[in-house]
Amino acid sequence: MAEYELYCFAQSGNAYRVALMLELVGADWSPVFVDFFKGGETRTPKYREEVNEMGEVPVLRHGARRLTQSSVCLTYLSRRFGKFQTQGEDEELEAWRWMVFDNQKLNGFLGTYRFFRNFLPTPGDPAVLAFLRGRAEGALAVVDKRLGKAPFLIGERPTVADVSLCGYLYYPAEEFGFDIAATYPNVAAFLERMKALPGWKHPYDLMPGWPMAK
Ligand SMILES: N[C@@H](CCC(=O)N[C@@H](CS)C(=O)NCC(=O)O)C(=O)O
Repeated sequence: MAEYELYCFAQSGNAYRVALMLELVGADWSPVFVDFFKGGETRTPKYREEVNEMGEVPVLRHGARRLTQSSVCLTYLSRRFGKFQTQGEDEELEAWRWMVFDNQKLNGFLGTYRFFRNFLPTPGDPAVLAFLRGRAEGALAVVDKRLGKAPFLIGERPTVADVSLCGYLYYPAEEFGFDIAATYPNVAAFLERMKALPGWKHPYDLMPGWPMAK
């Protein structure tokens, strides 16, 4: 049994952050596939009782610990492995500021938009899609401006906040209907810098469930 287990599925950018971190720090880990789409597994009483009361992935298991919320999992791993850590209180608070913004405003809206656009049994309402895309693009513009000032969110080196930001940003442009890299040049350069880190992998090469079974 691997030292770490990650409950995840390939289409989840929230889980990707943690899977990517596990690879970047060189952890001994294995994925546990969660049948989110066909089986509705996260909505079952069993999942909520035994895996995560919040009914979400990712869930990171390490020994007796079961951690949820990707930013908490990232913080835990960065401490355990001494990598991607912030230095000092100011940096720590700054990283949390960006992770919360990202979870709520950037990848929060972008992931929901992508879900409505690609994975609903019937196409999402165009007005809802337009709202979600608008919110995600507003947040992308904020982050693009920030990344025009320094290579990474907190400065010269990557931290947990940067791994968090990767969430949905490597998924194919056709899933969004617009090209993030082409529209936000500083985000694009950031994604190339993250991609160059040893251990980087694409979400569809890292987590089970892609391509989706018919
Ligand atoms: N803030 C959470 C978000 C987790 C999340 O929304 N995960 C999705 C999959 S990408 C999920 O499990 N959703 C199930 C639901 O909301 O019912 C995190 O960063 O871990």
